[in-house]
Amino acid sequence: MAEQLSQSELDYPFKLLEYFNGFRISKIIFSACELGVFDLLLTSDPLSAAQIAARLELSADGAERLLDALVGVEILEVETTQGTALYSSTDVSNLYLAKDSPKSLQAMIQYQSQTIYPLWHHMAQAVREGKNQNEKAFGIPAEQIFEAIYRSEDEMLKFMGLMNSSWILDGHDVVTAFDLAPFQTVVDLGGCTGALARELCRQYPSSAVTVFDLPSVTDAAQKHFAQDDDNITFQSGDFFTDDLPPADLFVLARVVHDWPEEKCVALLRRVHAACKPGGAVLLVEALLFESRRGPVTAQCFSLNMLVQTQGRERPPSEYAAILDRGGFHGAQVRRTGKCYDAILALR
Ligand code: SAM
Ligand code: ASE
Repeated sequence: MAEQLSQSELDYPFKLLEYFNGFRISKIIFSACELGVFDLLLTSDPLSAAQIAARLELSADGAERLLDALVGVEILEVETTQGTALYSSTDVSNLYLAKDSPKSLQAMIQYQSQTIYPLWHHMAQAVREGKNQNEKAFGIPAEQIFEAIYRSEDEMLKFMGLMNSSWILDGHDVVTAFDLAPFQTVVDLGGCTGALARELCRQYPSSAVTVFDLPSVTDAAQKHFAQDDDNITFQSGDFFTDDLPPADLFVLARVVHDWPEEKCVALLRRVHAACKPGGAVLLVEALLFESRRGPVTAQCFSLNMLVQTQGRERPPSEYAAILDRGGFHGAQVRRTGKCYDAILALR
């Protein structure tokens, strides 16, 4: 079978050509989001390209080509009656691509399109140099990764939107990967908007959850991302230098992957010192396979960490080694099958 597949790929490189098209397909979806196509179709009957163009102030020709491509990738549907093509939304576009859906991935799309897409322009150079391109792209030293990511209020809010939207998809699986009920006090270190903390509160209502992050981030989180039923607390500080609040459980979601190993070990030692007896640390990351054969999503994320941060994605064995150096033991791994997985280690 494998031979047959590679044989047909040799006859004609279908898969390769599809990969070449990857960036175009991304931009088709991102552009349609930006233009409001999915929001319009969420609430309307099927519309012609001319009607959509008129409502969104687009060229009729451009709209028609974009809509057809969205049908081609099965994100929209089309029916032709009496010579007129009428486009309509799908369940997937309504649920994930329309702005006002509770599961909207609009913020993820906006950040990928406006920030990550231009950064990936520098990928070859990042690979040559083995470091992020923040100096070249924004004039900010490569070590100051959050100064670069938060280079303006607008960029900070967009990044926070991206962080927030991951947990719409993976939050439940991540917080239920282990039974965290025994942990009464929880600190989500580098907890950003509080989205994962909120998911923790929902799942473990008797636990008290504190989100610890940089002052500008906790300010923006409370101002822009707060929800009515919030029972999370925010505390601001620098996790590398300021005192950490004591807790039974420290959650570090997508924090370790931002930093080189030595910084991770130093951070985990500080976490270990603040962690109560009987406590633990939960790492939430996109885990690589030990075999190096995937998952492709995590491998792409690792390259993203190269262009944007000082970190990388890692397989469980590397996290276990870092945890061990940080003073934690007995690391257990749960793969969720989605983007983000969980590792629990004991104090
Ligand atoms: N845990 C969140 C999540 O997974 O959605 C956010 C992950 S984000 C990649 C890393 C977080 O670490 C950001 O919210 C950032 O502001 C925070 N952070 C970076 N450096 C920090 C520091 N020195 N002290 C406290 N928080 C920091
Ligand atoms: C970080 C996570 C991310 C730092 C920078 C980041 C992500 C994008 N930029 O800790 C999220 C996951 N990766 C992608 C490509 O979406």
